[in-house]
Amino acid sequence: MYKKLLFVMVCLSLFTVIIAACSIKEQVEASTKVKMGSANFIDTTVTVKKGDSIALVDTVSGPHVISNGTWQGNKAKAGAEPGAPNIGTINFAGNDSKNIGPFTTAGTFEFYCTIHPGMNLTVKVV
Ligand SMILES: [Cu+2]
Repeated sequence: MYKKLLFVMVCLSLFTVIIAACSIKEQVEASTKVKMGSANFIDTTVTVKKGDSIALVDTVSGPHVISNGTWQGNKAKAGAEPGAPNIGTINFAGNDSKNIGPFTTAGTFEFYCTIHPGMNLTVKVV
């Protein structure tokens, strides 16, 4: 009798711990991933469907600061295209991952790393 009760109690507490752990996690990583190296996007162009988000994954220990815009040569051109999700400024400390999106409008949108000249990402939404 006590064994059964103990088993139920253990199951309930495990369940509680699992639920708590899930709610602590701030966001689920998007299924489309774009990897970043030390000063570059490893995939420079990615195509997603309307409504999708993208996980930017910093695969190195170095930082990135990602925003709407693009590098034209050595000149940074900030700004979001009409229909682009305005991501503000997203800081990566290294070996971390953050989502951008959702992309709700079809089109071509540019993102760049403000601290690494030439580090551009093009997102095509279809
Ligand atoms: Cu960078």
